[in-house]
Amino acid sequence: MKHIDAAAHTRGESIYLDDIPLIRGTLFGAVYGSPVAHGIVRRLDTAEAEQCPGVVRVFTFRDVTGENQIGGIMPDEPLFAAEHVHFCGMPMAFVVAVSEEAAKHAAGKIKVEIDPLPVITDPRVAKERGELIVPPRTFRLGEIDEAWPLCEYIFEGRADTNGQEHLYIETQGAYAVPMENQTIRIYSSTQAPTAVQRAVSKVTGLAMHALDIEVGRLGGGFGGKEDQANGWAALCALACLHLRKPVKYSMPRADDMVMTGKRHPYSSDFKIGLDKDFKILAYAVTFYQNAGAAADLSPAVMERTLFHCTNSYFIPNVRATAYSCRTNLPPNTAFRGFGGPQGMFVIEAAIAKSAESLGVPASLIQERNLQQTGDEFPYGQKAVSEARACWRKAEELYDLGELRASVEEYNRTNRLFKKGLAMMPVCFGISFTKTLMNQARAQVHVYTDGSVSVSTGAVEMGQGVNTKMIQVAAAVFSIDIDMVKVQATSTWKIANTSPSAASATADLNGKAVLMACTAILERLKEVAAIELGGKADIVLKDGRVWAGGEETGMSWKQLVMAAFVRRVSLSEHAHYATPGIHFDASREKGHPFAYHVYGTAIVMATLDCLRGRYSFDAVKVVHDFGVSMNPVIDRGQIEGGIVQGIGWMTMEEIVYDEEGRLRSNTLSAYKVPDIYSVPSQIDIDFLNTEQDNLAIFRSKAVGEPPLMYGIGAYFALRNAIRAFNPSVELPFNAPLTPEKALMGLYENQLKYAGG
Ligand code: LUZ
Ligand code: MOS
Repeated sequence: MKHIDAAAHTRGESIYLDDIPLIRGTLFGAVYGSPVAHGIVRRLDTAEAEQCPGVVRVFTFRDVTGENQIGGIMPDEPLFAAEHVHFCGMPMAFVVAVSEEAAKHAAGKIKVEIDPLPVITDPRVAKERGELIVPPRTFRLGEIDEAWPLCEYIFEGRADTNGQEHLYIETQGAYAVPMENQTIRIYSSTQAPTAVQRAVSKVTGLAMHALDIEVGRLGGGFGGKEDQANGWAALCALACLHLRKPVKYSMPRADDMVMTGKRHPYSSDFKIGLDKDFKILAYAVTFYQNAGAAADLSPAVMERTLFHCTNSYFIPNVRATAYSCRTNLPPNTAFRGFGGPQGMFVIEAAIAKSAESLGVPASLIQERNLQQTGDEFPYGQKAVSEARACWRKAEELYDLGELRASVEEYNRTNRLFKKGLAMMPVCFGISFTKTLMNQARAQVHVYTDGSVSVSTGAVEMGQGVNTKMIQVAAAVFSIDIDMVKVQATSTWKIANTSPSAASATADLNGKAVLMACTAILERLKEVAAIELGGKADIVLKDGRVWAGGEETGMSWKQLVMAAFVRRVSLSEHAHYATPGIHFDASREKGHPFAYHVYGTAIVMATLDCLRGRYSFDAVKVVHDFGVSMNPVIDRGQIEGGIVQGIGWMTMEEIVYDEEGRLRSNTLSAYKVPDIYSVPSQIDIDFLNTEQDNLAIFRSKAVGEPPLMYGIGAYFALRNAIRAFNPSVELPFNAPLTPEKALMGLYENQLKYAGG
């Protein structure tokens, strides 16, 4: 089945927040953000802004009717700055006017006086000063102190990864519409309608039932709208409550880039110990997470870094400690992979460092330490592992020996261009790490014409979840996909939803749809048995009713009508909670994940050694899909993930200056992969596994895992640089931009420049 939105997207007919027809009298907001990153607010003067043409009112912290607080995990994030500002762009005022232009113009007339305080942008500095969001956490396996003396080789180093701008094509935004009796309907571009509902409830003081949050679809989320759609919805709702008028705020791109948080930058120290056969005996790692100015989702992101700190490898002795460090940057947030990629980069760096020091290919160490079924993760869960199967299949299918030989031959015969190859195995745990979040609900109605309506808590953000929900309902009822419609996501239909996140949306909501449809099907079968005079073995097949292996002449539509006539319910509301998962944070042990997704990528790059420019020849993947329920959509997720991962690792460079101001604040200063920079070749092989698992129709989650194949791009480039300049001591510092590549190519090479 094709993506259900393919045609409408292509024709530009899909309805996003900005396509919702405006109600007459709608007002428009503009946010005034702090011009400095840290300080004490002495004066906030909105008088001139209020006098500007078209301005209706300027809101500040004084207008908050509930609590001035939007922190999700911890109450440490004011909606409006009051006495203090903690990051550049922190909202200080919300101007509401008759047009977007008038609101923006007036926001420019706001004046502030702020006494500056010292600005911290570096997580290591924050840690030294005791600026921690939560106490540090440590995951342990084995007895690491006893393992070091047994190691033949020990290497230490540091690894840094930068942030990443989500760059959803649709920016953040919300549209609040006043309804009867002090209630509000809010259209929001959010991955988490319930999070919006909760935050708006807190800020306005209205009960959750007075707030209907509705989401048609998003033009991308990537984690950026898991927790950070809340503030904008709260601003619109607050203005709507005061003015009794519809209020809309659709963020200008520049504001979105400056005011919202990004992927967390991490700085990490590692120590790795190997025996004489290159078995990794011990791995110690300390992560310094740059959380930004408030918790947001940082503690959960930090947790997932620890969960994925050994990637696909079994290491018997591990000690991994993570600090969530408070800095004066916008609160960093969820981003595809949710801290996992940051953790994986460090173990890959530790392996690369070992390999480079020992003069062996990294893949030798990688392969030797790949995890097997039954191996224990540092958090106690036992692996059901496809790590070796993916690796082996990639080796054979893509003829790794031949690829390697071709790279060596190329490098032997080319002086100014070099190629690099890297292997990137991936292991990603599927489930929200917070066990309680792994629940979902679905509501299914069958109408008397046989058409079906499905509602869940899943938010469609381009990833194709609606298509998968349709597939589930159509499969259970054995009807045509055109008979099923997925409704907009709303808090009044489906309550208390988890965000569409953690790659788990299709699993959780799909299982709930499966349960609801199955319950209706069972009732319909009973009706059919009666209608057909007590026949047994009722089965629905391609829109027809079968009994005892024979077609009965009764259609799906006739059966539905018969059930209605007999006053049998054609609706169901089902609840699913992932079974068997648990985690004890006091011991840092448990079984937090429903299952793991595995894969291996071979990444090949060509580097122009005069200019530092590079391109990716190929990414060849064997990916563990379980049994893909939609190969077209799943392939799309993998291709997109790979390119997004390559962007993070190689070209996307976020720059904050010492004062905490974002310098890479436009699309001319922040480079994302485009059609010219995607790999020339992306091969994706489906490792179909017959293992039972907890995925919907055994079709494993596919949203986040493929992003981490992109980490291979860093190491492929690194290998290319080393092929040109073997003596280089290149720091493990991503993104490896063309500038950094060029510096690496000529480090210690002044001789070369002289001829
Ligand atoms: N969001 C979340 C996530 O709240 N918990 C998670 O474990 C998670 N994992 C990946 C992406 N988003
Ligand atoms: Mo996400 S990082 O699954 O919102």
